[in-house]
Amino acid sequence: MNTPAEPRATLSGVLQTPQPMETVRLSIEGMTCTGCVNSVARVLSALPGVAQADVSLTKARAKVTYDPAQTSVDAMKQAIARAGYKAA
Ligand SMILES: [Cu+2]
Repeated sequence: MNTPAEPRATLSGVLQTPQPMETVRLSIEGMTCTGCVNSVARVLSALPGVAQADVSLTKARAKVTYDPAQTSVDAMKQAIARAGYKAA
């Protein structure tokens, strides 16, 4: 009846492989040029768990693909606010 560590390691390995990524769209106020777009993209990409950040100046929006286990929409908004922009 002893449970060796091996099956657990296998199970966690299986669970880690397919990461359920989520995508969120944020409205961002205050971006006026490509430099702003790059700043927002950079702070979003720097967050742990963010796989992709597409920032559009004309749409004033960011589309972020992320791992919800590692980061949150709130964390993104805070990061954007720290960079000097407003996200909703
Ligand atoms: Cu700018």
